[in-house]
Formats: sequence, C-alpha cells, structure tokens
Amino acid sequence: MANSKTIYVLNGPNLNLLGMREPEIYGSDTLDDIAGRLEDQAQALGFDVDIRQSNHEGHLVDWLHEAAADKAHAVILNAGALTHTSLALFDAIKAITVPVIEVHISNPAAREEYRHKSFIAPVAKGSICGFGAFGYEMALQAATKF
Ligand code: CA2
Repeated sequence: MANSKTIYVLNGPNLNLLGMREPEIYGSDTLDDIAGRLEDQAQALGFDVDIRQSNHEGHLVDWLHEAAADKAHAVILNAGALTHTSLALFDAIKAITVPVIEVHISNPAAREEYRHKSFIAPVAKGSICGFGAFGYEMALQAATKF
C-alpha cells in the first residue's frame, strides 16, 4: 500500500524491451537496472518507489487512480507511445492532484513529427526528455523536492 512517501514510476508499452532492442535510441539499461538505481536512491532520500510497466493503456489509467487514492507523493510516468495518442491518460492525470512528472529516454521533439505532440505534457508538473535512462533519476530528485 502506497503512502505519502511513495513515488510511483509507471512505464507504458514496450518499455519492458529496454536494454534488449534499439540501444542506439534507448540505451543499454534494462528496466530492472533502472529500477535498482531508483530503489537505492529513493531509500537514501527517505522515499520508496513502486515501479510498474504495462503494455495496456487501461492499466496505466488504473494505476494513476490508485496513486491518487493512496495519496502517493508523486508519479513519474513514461507513457511510451501512448504519450502521443492517449486522451485517456490526459483525462486521468487532469483528474488527480498527485503531481505527475513526464519522462522520456529519448527526445521526442528531435524525432519523427508524430512524436512531437504529447498528451501528457499539458497536465504534467514538468517533463524530462533526452537524457537517457538518467532522466528517471532526474525525475526522482525533482519529485523528492515537492
Ligand atoms: O523516449 C522514450 O522514453 C519514449 O517514451 C519511448 C517510446 C516512444 O514511443 C516515445 O516516443 C518516446 C517507445 C518505447 C519503446 O521502448 C522500446 C525499448 C527498447 C526497444 C524497443 C522499444
């Protein structure tokens, strides 16, 4: 059960493949590598992280609602390709008061035109893009300052 010291780290479609495909874009860290670092750093900062990944949009919506119901401290969200399509994620984030930090490993603004629109950015507290997997650690640092 989450509490006011819990930071959710939610990952969307295909991010389970991190470290296994397209390392030139997404680096060589797996999601487990990233999770291990976040767990250590969160603990040192007096927080805990709840790290999840799903290939299903509805799971991400449910987890955002759960973060709100459990009064989590913050959500770090890499919605993957759903970033560019999901009105449902926009609505879910807009409906909750828990701050959401948008993270992308790559810099979508420097990629294909269809990645330039984010449904998350207008309702996020802020966005961190283009710093590789380190972006998750940047987001954790930022979240612990709220
Ligand atoms: O840069 C990011 O973090 C993205 O959210 C990654 C999404 C992409 O659709 C967004 O535009 C930017 C894609 C996630 C797919 O992850 C993979 C990881 C390894 C190999 C293949 C896909």
